[in-house]
Amino acid sequence: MKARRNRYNVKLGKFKIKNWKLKIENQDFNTQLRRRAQFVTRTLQRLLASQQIDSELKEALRYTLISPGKRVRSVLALWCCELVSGEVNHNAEIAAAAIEMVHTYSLVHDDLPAMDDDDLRRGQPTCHKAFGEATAILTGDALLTLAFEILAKEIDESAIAVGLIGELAQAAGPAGMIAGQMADLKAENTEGTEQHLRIIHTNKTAKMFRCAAAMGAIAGGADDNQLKRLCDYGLKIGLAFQIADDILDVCGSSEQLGKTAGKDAKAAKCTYPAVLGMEKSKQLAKELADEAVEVLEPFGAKADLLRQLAMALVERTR
Ligand code: GRG
Repeated sequence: MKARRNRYNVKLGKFKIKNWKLKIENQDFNTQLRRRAQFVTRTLQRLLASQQIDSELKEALRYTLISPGKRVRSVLALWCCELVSGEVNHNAEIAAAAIEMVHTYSLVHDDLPAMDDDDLRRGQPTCHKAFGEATAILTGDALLTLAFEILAKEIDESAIAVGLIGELAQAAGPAGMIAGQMADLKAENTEGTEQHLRIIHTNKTAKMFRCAAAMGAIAGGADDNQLKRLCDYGLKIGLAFQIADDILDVCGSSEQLGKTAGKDAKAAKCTYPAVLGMEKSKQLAKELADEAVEVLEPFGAKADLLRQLAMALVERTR
C-alpha cells in the first residue's frame, strides 16, 4: 500500500511522467475500460432502484439499461473528467449515467417496427420483442426524460447542471441525433455522397461522442481550451466509431455483434462501405482516429487512455 503512494517515474506511451498511482495507471486498457463500464452499470442500477415507477415499466427499463452494452460514451465522459481534474467526481458519474440513458433510449426507439424493426439488441431480444411495442415506446420516453431529471436533481452545482443539460439536449435533439436519424431515413435507396454520409453520421453518432467528452470535461472543471480539444477529439472518434460500425455490419456476425448483422445492405442504407468501398472506409476510420490522437497532444501522457480508446474503437470486433 505504502509503495503504491510513492512517486515513480514511469514511461507510458512516448511520454515520461511522474506517476504516484503506478498500480492503477499501469493496468491494461481493457481492464480499465471494463472496470469503468462496471462502475457505470452499478450507478445505473442504483439510480433505477431509487425510482418510483410502475413495476412493468421498471422491468423494461432494467432490461434495456442493465443489458451488456459497451458503455463507450459513458466511460468516455468519466475519462475526460479524470483527465482534466485527476479524478472521477460525483457530477461525472451522473453525467455518464445520463448519456447512457439517452443512448439506450435511441437504441430502443431505433429498433421499433416503424424504424429499423429489429429483433436483437445487446445479445437479447429487442425491447419491443420482449415487452411489446407500446411498452418499448414508453421505455424509450422514460429513459430520455429520466436522463434530464437526474441531471437536474443530482448535479451538485446549478451552473454545471445547466451546462450538462444543454450539451445533452443539443446532441440528442433535432440539431443532433434526431437530425441524423431523419437524414438517414431519407437517404435510404439513394446514391449517397461522402459529404452526405458525413452529415448523417456526424449528427446521428459523432455528436453524442462529442457530448460525452464535453460532459466529462465540464464535470471536471475543464478550461475553454481543454473543453474545445476534448470536443474535437469526441467528434472525430465518434465518426470513426460509426465507420467501424458500418464495416462491422458487413463483416461481423450477429452473434459477435449482439445485433442483426448485414441489415444496412438489406435496407439499402447509405453507409461508408457502400459509398467508399471497404478499404477506403477502413483508411478513413484510421485517419480520423489518428487525428483524434493528435488533438490530445497538449495533455501529454495523462491522455494515454483516450489515445488507446481512439485506436480500440476502430479496431473493435463488436
Ligand atoms: C432516436 C429513433 C432514434 C434514433 C436516433 C442513434 C440512433 C439514431 C439510432 C440508434 C441505432 C444506431 C445504428 C445508431 C448509430 C450509432 C450506433 C452505432 C449505436 C450503437 O452503439 P454501441 O455499439 O451500442 O455503442 P451498445 O449496445 O454497445 O451500447
